[in-house]
Amino acid sequence: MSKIIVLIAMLTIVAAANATVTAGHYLWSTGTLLDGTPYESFRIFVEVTDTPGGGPDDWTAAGLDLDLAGGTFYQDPLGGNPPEPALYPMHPDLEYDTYYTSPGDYPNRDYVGGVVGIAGTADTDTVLDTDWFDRIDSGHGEFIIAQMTVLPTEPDWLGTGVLYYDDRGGSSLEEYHFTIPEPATLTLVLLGGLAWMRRRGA
Ligand SMILES: [Ca+2]
Ligand SMILES: [Ca+2]
Repeated sequence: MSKIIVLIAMLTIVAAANATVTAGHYLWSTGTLLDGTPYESFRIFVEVTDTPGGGPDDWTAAGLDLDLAGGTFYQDPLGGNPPEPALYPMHPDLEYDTYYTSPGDYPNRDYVGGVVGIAGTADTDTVLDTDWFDRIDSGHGEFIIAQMTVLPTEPDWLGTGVLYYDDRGGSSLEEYHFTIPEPATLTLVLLGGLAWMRRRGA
């Protein structure tokens, strides 16, 4: 009996101490820009779970380090962090900008018209290396925190990245390792390549 009580107590401690934020990414759009350049656009999200007694449910900060082995990131000349959606009808490419955002999205609500805070950045055409944060208690839910749009220059391009993210507690920095395109997309590309080789061989 006492063992069960100890086990329950331990599980409770684990539940309270567990990180309340997890991360993921997905392909949300492919197509061409106005000038015909093909793009593939990905989004990174965090899921902040409601953990009563586990501290505030709040995404606070993240750092992204993503390196492209082929292609470049699309940075729209009008882009902000994040861009203003009201401009999309006049500047359709802006929707596919590479940018950082926070659970408040546009406009971030830590102050009127505010945008996400950038703690440091060393982005280039082929590298995303930025730390960003918000200053509001964003609560729990699923939130987009970054968009990465690649202009591929070769069919088998690859990007490898790691996202570091945290909640308000600041004591549990989590890592999310990922590749773009996603493995499923890569498999389809490989299958397409195999079919193409078979056709050529036939
Ligand atoms: Ca941008
Ligand atoms: Ca927040």
